[in-house]
Amino acid sequence: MENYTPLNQFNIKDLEEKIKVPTYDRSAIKTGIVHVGVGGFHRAHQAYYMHRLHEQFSATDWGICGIGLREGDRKIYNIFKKQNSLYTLIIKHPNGEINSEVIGSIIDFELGVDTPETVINKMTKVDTKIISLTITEGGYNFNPSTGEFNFENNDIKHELKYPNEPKTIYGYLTEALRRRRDKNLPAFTIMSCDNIEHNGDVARRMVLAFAERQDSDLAKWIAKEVCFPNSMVDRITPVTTPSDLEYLLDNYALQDEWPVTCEPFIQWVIEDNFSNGRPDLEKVGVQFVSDVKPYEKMKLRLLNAGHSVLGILGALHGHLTINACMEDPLFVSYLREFMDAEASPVLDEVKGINLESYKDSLEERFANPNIKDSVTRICSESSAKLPKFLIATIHENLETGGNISLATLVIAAWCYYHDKIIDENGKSIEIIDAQKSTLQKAAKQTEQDPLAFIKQELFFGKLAENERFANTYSNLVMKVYETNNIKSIMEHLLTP
Ligand code: CS2
Repeated sequence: MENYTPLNQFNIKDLEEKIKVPTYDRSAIKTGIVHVGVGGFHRAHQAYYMHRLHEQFSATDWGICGIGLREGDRKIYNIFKKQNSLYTLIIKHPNGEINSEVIGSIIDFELGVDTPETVINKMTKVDTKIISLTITEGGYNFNPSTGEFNFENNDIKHELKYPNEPKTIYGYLTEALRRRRDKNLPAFTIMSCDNIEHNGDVARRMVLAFAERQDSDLAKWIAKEVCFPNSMVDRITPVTTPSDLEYLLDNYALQDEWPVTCEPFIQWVIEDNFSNGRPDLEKVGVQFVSDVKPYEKMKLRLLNAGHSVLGILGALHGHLTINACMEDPLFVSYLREFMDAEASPVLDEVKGINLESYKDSLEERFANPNIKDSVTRICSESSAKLPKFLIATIHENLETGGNISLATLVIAAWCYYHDKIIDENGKSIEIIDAQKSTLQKAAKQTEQDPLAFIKQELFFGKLAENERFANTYSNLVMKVYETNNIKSIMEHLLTP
């Protein structure tokens, strides 16, 4: 039996000969950033940029303390306690090259469900200058179609009544900000890193809606003191699989219980709008701009929507990964035509970016054969993603008279697999979505009422009342049900 070295601070010296490890003194770093939602993406993106900053320059004021607010975060909490918050990032290139590196920028981790007071204290400490978030599109607690804050959520009701017992991000942020105000401490920046158009503006609107209900003086203070920069974040980060753990054992004799894998590409464009200072991230390639909106829209409507187009149609056809979709020439043509004919016409011009090369690069990134990004990940929580990524484009094309059929077929396929829960080969499809039962209930009525699925106003607003959309959708959804052959419909839509 081989001798494996468990990943932790104590073993760093021994590991040094085998794999790249942090060369900076982690014990000299204090928490400046409290990050909520330490999933794979945060670890491949923001934590990686911060790691580069510690490696190449110095940023001792800007360590990250990770926070999990939900019971589901217990696994990462337990692993991080053992591993001193160290983890390996495995970067997989399209040509098969792999670079692995131990990342040290997260210096601590707390679990809100166990110790809410510790989390509030971390956020309240004078050294904490930024609270950053990757809480997913669904975590912002707004109605996907109206964008209004959802006060019906039981956890929100609870924390509005008992500010000392926060449960969601809103309870924590407002309580910490209240304590900072009462102690005359400067406010922190709230930095959203989720895939939502105008993510900072949305975070601001939601925090203020919540705070206003709880304490309107506090809401005024927050409105004046807290900055919420908008940002565009990008790095494809598939779900970690057992083979990634094995890879580290086999190649480095390193035992890491939760490494992260990702593509080589990385991008972060953010507005330079901070309440209380920021790390010098421009030194490691982060772009600071005055208005991030055109970048965000381009990324969400091409990359994220492109993922959903491939993922949902691919799931129905039986492709398991995004790169498998890209090995299928029909999927490649469909993706490009969707980007060219439906997504691009409603984008704003992005200075300095050539849209054609951007789309070419997306095709290359999606095709990376080593990333093996599962369609299950891409399709997960589509009820929170599609309104922003895809349905928004349909809305704009309906206004301008633009083409909508390629995006509409994705909605029809989304409905069909919620009804049947199997792909075209009869294999079951795994659906991960907080709204799964609602979506299934509506999908199951399609054979009686072809518009049943799009009549769900929570996701589609009043779209079912739009004649052009309703006709296009009902034709396509009926074809999907009749043929059970998504590729023949895709092909038909591409034929001039
Ligand atoms: C994906 C994103 O969640 C999704 O559906 O499109 O996670 C995507 O991989 C990242 O936004 C890439 O930056």
